[in-house]
Amino acid sequence: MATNRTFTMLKPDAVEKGHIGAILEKINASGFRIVAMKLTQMTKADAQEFYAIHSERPFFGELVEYMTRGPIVAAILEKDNAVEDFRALIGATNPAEAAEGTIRKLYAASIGENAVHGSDSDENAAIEGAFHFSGREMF
Ligand code: IDP
Ligand code: MG
Repeated sequence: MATNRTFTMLKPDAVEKGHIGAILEKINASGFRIVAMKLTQMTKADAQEFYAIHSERPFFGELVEYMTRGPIVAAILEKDNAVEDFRALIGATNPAEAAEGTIRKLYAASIGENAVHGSDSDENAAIEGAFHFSGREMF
């Protein structure tokens, strides 16, 4: 995957609250092109694998429960400097620390239920995108 791509999930809380449209609007308005997108639901095994780097953290069980409790919107996004620019658009992990106007400031409830995922490196963007999408689903 090209390094001008990132991977995102609109997490179960954002979908439950009806924020899919508003968040996608912000993503488009910020200059990202949607390369791949679907509504899907992760199994426990999926979430444990996706978040394996956090498996020793005290919140891991809570994170897996949260991420599997309902559907998510998974998407691959393209833009120059996609990973860094998307992390700026979503804001800090803890919405209390997120900048004004960021997606987490607007839509996240807490550090755990924080509305949206964004890859933290080009390498992880490629791994995470390939976790959710086959080549035929990328445009
Ligand atoms: P990030 O999503 O901003 O990259 P990470 O530190 O990679 O943040 O954590 C992954 C996800 O785990 C967070 O988005 C959040 O849903 C959850 N999480 C992180 N820290 C905590 C915590 O202290 N309590 C509960 N959940 C957390
Ligand atoms: Mg992270």
